[in-house]
Amino acid sequence: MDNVNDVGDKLDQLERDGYLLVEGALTPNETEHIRQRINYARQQGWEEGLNSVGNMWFDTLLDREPETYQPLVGHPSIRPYLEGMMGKQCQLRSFRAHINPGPYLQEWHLDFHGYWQEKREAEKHRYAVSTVSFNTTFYFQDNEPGSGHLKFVKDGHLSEPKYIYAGDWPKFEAWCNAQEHVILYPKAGDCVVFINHMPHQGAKERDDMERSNVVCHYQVTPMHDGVRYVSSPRGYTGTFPFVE
Ligand SMILES: O=C(O)CCC(=O)C(=O)O
Repeated sequence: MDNVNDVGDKLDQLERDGYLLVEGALTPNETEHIRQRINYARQQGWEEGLNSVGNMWFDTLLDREPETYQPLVGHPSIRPYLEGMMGKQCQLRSFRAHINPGPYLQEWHLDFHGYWQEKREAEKHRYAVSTVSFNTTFYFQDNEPGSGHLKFVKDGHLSEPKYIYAGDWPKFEAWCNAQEHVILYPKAGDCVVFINHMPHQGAKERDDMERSNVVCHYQVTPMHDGVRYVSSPRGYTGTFPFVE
């Protein structure tokens, strides 16, 4: 595991580069166990689907097998970074596993697709705050040159990408492809923590590589469960009266 005594330096790096590769975030036993359970989930047909770029996704694993997957949420090797960035306002938004069964070249995308829209919207209102969202993506096989990778638009978290809100995907893809990139080769047990409005694209370089990952999405939610308040919150869904 990385030395987590230098959390401050790592957070500076994360803020500057948009990502942090945490090597050996999971032990070999944890990695192998979860790798097998993801494959088991596929055997059971628990996937939500397989999209056209070769990504099979599973949204129910945390509920189906909490004993296997809950430890990834706020995992001790990642927690110092999550807490360092968000403190108690860190909220798990979603938990999704992926398998890439065949050829795989992911579409360029931002997980928090509306980041720049929300930022502009917040700027119009005196007390509105814009928020940010992070991925912790755990890998279960060795991605290496010749087998697979994760690619970012370099510094793509710092300025708005072109064409994202124009709905012109081929132009957005071409724009992303034309930028300077950073390519990571996360190994089995590694975790990539990243600001998820940075455009990114996973890929297999060898179609027969076994490749899977688990993504925990976190968001900054200012009113967390522990705030002191005269009343209790009514929950989450349906409590935003101005959201259409
Ligand atoms: O490595 C990959 O396949 C892509 C990962 C991804 O899209 C994510 O972590 O949000």
